[in-house]
Amino acid sequence: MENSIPTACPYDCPDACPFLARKESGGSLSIGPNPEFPLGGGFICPKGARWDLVRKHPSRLKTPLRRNGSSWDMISWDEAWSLWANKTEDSISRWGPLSVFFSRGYGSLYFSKNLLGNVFATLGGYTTTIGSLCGAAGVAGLKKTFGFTPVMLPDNISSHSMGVLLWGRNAAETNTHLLPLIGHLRNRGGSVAAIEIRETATTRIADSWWRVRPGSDGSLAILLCARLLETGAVCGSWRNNVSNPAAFEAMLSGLDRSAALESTGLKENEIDEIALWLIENRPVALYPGYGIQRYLAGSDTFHALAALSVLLGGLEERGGGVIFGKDEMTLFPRSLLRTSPVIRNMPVSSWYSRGNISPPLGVAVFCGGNPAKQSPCAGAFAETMSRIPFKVCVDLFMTETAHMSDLVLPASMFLEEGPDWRGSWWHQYLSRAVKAVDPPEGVLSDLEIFSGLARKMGINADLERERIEMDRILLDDQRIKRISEGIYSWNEPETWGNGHAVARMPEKTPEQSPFSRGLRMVTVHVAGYINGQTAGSSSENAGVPEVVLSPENLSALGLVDRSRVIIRGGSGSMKAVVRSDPGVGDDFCVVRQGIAGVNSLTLPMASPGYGAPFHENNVFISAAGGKRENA
Ligand SMILES: Nc1nc2c(c(=O)[nH]1)N[C@H]1C(S)=C(S)[C@@H](COP(=O)(O)OP(=O)(O)OC[C@H]3O[C@@H](n4cnc5c(=O)[nH]c(N)nc54)[C@H](O)[C@@H]3O)O[C@H]1N2
Ligand SMILES: Nc1nc2c(c(=O)[nH]1)N[C@H]1C(S)=C(S)[C@@H](COP(=O)(O)OP(=O)(O)OC[C@H]3O[C@@H](n4cnc5c(=O)[nH]c(N)nc54)[C@H](O)[C@@H]3O)O[C@H]1N2
Ligand SMILES: [Mo]
Repeated sequence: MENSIPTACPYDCPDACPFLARKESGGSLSIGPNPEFPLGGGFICPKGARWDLVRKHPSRLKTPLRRNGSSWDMISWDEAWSLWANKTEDSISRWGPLSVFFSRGYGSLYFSKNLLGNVFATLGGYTTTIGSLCGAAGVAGLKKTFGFTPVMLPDNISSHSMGVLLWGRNAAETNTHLLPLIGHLRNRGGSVAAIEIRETATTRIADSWWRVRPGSDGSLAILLCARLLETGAVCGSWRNNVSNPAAFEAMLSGLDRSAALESTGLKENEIDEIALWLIENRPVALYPGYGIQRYLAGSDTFHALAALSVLLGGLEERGGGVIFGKDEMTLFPRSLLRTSPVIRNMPVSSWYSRGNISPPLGVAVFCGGNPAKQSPCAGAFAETMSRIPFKVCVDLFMTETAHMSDLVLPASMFLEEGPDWRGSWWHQYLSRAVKAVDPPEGVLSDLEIFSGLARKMGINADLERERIEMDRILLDDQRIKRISEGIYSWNEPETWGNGHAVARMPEKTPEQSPFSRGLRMVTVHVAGYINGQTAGSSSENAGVPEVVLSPENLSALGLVDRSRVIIRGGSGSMKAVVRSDPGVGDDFCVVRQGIAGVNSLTLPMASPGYGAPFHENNVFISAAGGKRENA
């Protein structure tokens, strides 16, 4: 298309859509799908189409800001870099390089963001986070099975799977480019099922769905393994692909079935129904979501899902397997990363709840993330922030994290910089984006901002030059094939379906979550916006959030639909309006993630694999102004 500029959505979303941006009169950009994207289906979602509103949003930061008591002074870039460099030098001379903390979020998944750490590596070391707020627990469970993160590509679903089991994955809201692939599978006579704790947009498009209790999916998967083995409905040669078949079978024969069944809330005949669905729809793609691994036992759950898929022949048959997050940065040229003599890693979801650390943090730098809103236990985060002498936040907006900082720096966005690349944690396509428009005056790219610090500190780190080098390496990479302007693909090796991988099966029954009684809060992602980024969406100023409960739980609390309540938990409380929903199971409530206040109710814990078990919490709901009613 003439005048179309190839770019791509930066969001931490599996679809990772290539876009075409076109300049309109009056300086606007229209953003639409790139029709050459094989998984594009000719559409982009509303939050992608909204990017030009975000770009021109009146609240965008335009100038560096320095805290002055409770207000902010506008300062020049030179003053900002001098202040930041002086504070960093002071901190290093007092406490050493590990007193400098660098934290990156998931705001933009462009490859160039990987270069930012080079500045800190050159300082001789730094402290950073390990794990993720997102899928680390699930990935850890899959790694327990294979020793690495296994890959199954979505093309497999449209071409080979006969069943897709959306296991706690709300794809109709969070992965909408899966829907055309499901259409292809259905045209071949295939079937779609879901396992959920509540009715969702996804259960409504499934041919069948079953409701489980929160946190019980590992037990369900193990029960299904036992059922399939005893009916003989397993792939005949599964033992050939497994390193420990005897220990796995011994675990299954020692399983306390009635306890496991009770934990799931399902009936015996429902286990049979699910087992039958799996048998009848082979090859089955198990398609787990992020919600089912936000528990302390999240990695065990994924180990059990992988085992179930092995029994179903997932390692041998195309179209079978577990499809979950993979590394979207696999093709980022590692040669560009500078190493550092020492790095101190702290768990991303709990570093701020550990009390004093030594050496202490003297300077903390946040870029492309909003942990004050998106990390569990906002109260503990705020408290720790108040004890760090100097905090810098680099963002497009004055976020909750920026508000807690001493220096706030305005970053440009993907449309205003480039060339840059991104991959996907779902598919094998890459996008190469070029700059579409100039940033607002006074706004710099993340790379320019961090290079400016390096310059002031006398360090040699020109990250914009490294970006150009990265682009050259990728354009020359023989593994990467050009599909059309801006869209590339690579022949990403798959783990499932080709008979090569060897799995280590679970030898223990999955742990049950310690919070199985009381009112648990489950937070969910929604179609309207992504993660904490609500700018320009209808949720931006949406007022009092909703907490959704089953009608039984609602009346047990003595509340009526739409009444105003206070939810207490973790380190704080939140005002909300209750809504009764018969689609929600018992003994938990559902709140949207990404709204202000919700993470004051969650707890700062790390699950095995350094995941964030957001759903391990108990909350107390009471009528606003009234006393606690379900303590
Ligand atoms: N529109 C939009 N798209 C997004 C995002 C977004 O915020 N908005 N976020 C992106 C990111 S970063 C991520 S990580 C993904 C998340 O994508 P998803 O995994 O689809 O989203 P979640 O809401 O985390 O969890 C999915 C479902 O898990 C269910 N669930 C919770 N606990 C359990 C359980 O114990 N068992 C079962 N069976 N189900 C359970 C919840 O009810 C929820 O519907 O989406 C990505 N895409
Ligand atoms: N309770 C609860 N909490 C959750 C979740 C949940 O399910 N429940 N989900 C978790 C999940 S899955 C995730 S992935 C995390 C995400 O949490 P975060 O990592 O905080 O990610 P975002 O909220 O997407 O974006 C962070 C910031 O990046 C900024 N940004 C965007 N592009 C750029 C850029 O190019 N440069 C700079 N400097 N800034 C940019 C945005 O303005 C935004 O303020 O949240 C987690 N938090
Ligand atoms: Mo995520």
